[in-house]
Amino acid sequence: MTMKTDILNRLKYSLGKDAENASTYDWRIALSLVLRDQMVETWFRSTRETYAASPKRVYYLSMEFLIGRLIEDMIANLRMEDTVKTAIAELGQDYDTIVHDEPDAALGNGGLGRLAACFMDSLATLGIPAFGYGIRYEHGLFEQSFAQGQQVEKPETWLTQRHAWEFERPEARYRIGFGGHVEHRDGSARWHPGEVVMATAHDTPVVGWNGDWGNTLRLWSAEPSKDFDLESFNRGDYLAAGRSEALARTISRVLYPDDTTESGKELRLKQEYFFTAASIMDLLRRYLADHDDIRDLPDYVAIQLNDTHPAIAGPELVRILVDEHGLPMDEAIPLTRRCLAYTNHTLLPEALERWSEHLMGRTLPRHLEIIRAIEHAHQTEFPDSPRILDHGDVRMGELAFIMAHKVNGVSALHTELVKQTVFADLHRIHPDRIINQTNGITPRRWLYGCNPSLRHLITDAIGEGWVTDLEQLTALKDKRDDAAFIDAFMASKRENKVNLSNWIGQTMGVALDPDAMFDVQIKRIHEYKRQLMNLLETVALWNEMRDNPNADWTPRIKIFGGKAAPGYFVAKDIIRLINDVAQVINADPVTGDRLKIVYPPNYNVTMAERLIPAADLSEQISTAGKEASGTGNMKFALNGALTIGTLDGANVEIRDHVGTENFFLFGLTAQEVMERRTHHGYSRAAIEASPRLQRVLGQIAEGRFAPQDPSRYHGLVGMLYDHDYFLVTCDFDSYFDTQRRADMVYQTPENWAAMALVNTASMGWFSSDRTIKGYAHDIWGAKSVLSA
Ligand code: F55
Repeated sequence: MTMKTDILNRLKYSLGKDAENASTYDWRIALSLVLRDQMVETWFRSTRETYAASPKRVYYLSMEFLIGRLIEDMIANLRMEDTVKTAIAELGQDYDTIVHDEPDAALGNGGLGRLAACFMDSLATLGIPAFGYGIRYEHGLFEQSFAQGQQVEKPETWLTQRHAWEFERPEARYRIGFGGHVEHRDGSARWHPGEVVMATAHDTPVVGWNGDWGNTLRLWSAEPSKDFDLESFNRGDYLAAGRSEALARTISRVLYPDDTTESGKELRLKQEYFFTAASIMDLLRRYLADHDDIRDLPDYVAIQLNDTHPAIAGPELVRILVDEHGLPMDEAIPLTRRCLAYTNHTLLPEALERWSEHLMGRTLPRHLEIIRAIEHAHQTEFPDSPRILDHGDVRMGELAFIMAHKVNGVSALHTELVKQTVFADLHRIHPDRIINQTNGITPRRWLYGCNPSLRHLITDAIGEGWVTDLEQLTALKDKRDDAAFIDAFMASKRENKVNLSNWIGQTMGVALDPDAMFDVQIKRIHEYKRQLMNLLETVALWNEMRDNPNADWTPRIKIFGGKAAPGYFVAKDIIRLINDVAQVINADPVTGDRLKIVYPPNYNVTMAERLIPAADLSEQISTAGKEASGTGNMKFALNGALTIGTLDGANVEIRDHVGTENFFLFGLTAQEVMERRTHHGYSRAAIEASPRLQRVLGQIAEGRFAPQDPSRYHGLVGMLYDHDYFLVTCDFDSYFDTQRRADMVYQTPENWAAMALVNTASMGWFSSDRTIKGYAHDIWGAKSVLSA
């Protein structure tokens, strides 16, 4: 009753509309503002309780927060689903239409950014006082479309609409300097920046389950600093005045669309320093409001670096402690280290950030001096330490490692490889520093929110406790032999598949058979993730179906989703090949409904929420040793998909939890991969040993899927023969055979269902609540402030 009035009031007073003239957008914003009002109560209470308890606060620094839509999340966390649905219906509006009107906040590339978003949800649900700090990009990850099968990128424009959830904080504004020179006098240093940009805070409340606790996601936007411009202007230096204005406008303009670094870009370094410096100033201001001794900082502040992107936090905090608080360098460095921890997300050498000393010296001259001091101190204590400064570059991984008291990998296997490879030498010097925190996912978004039919089934069976204590799902194992429950479980999956089929039919004009196996690979397009291997297997299956059209084939829908970095040409070729092959196969009357390929464009969080609940089979097929963890793998298994996968990243731990008999394993191990690469001509040998693969590669090379342009894929096929670094060819046969095993199991639906149920029931450990408890205990020394 009051919800309805509240919405009408918001419509009238905040949007200046009456119900007769309101658009879907107006209704959505009005509803969002009403929900935001509700959250504010929780939020204020949490802030008050935090000040009263004066606990250690957690600061999660991340260049990326891949949030997606917020409206359903807010409604669910506030437990207002029924209230909102009733009010919207009484207002004569359609709930789904309103909810689906919200654009995704796509302020991230992929797994790393999505992990940050799941962590924010868990921190709030657990009642740990925390801030997420990042950049308020005007344009998030680009929008993808396909033109003749090729990826086309368009700027993303979420902020052209009102972002209903945030509060601008004009009072939280900081001056961020760049360039200039350093003045050394009487043994102390003073940095005189040549340019200044203002950072302004925008806060989005992050409310946990049941509205019990609220934290803040604080995103910085860049604005020109008027006074500095005036100074240059008055000096007659009009160019400098214009420059800082232009710099300010570009800094928070756009998210870099690369998920492996395209390093050396000056603007990227400025973005990194911009948000890191603003965040450090902000947290120090909060600390100093309540404490007078800066030396106690590590007792109240834990700063987590999400990869090396904010690694300049180390030198920045040292700079403030030394230059502004007068601490000696040899005290400032260890004090800073006690505040900082660093998460590594990749072993790929091309993704390890480096900045040229020249660029660093020009952009952040005082920081370069401090990095030299950090290097010197560490080298003095550990003469055989690897260097931060190397061949004229600043290596950010080494810097982050040396300035952190804990360094963590994101799965058990990845952490072992971090110890053995990228940081082997530093690990020898600091054997207690590297620890593991296996990633997790929030069950609120990735089961409760995205899969209502399964949510209801589970809650009816075991109650609602699983939402905040996911291990309770183990109780579902008792239902393994309960035929009625298994039927209901599979009916829920089928309902999701029908919904997805309807959506694909409407948006892409492809009709799908909901009884076919839905086989899904959704993630960034990368050679190491091996979408190409999946596609080659599809072509091989198509060949065999055509050779033997009367056999009892298991019908399959191959679903792909994902974006390629705009400059990653091999990945873009793979996208085009998927689309070219789809054209040919989808039009083939011989295979008909038994084999289809669909690749809906512009994969994002919202699309993941549609696809994952409808999946039967989850493709987690990276070259072993390359996928640090994966988190999509967890979302699928939680929603009752079986995994076909390699022993890579968190697949290893998922398989341990669900049981080896409920996981389709194939392929070389990380050790075998390294070993195989030492064999000369390994890929040509693998191809020659596989007539099936030879035939597929022959068809692609001949132009079977691009008759107008038969040489289109010569490069790609040649690459597989000559330098198949990710071992697509070596794992192909074992992958194909394992797919046929999956076909067999799918033919006996009861068996498939029992395996799927065990997957859902075994995924409790992969809740990001467990992960965050691990960080809080092992790294941050932070506690929940939630009164029990
Ligand atoms: C983004 C920008 C740069 Cl410059 C480098 C990397 C990235 C990025 O997005 N990395 C990323 O997503 N890494 C992924 O992190 C996930 C969370 O830990 C892992 O699950 C996944 O294996 C890893 O690839």
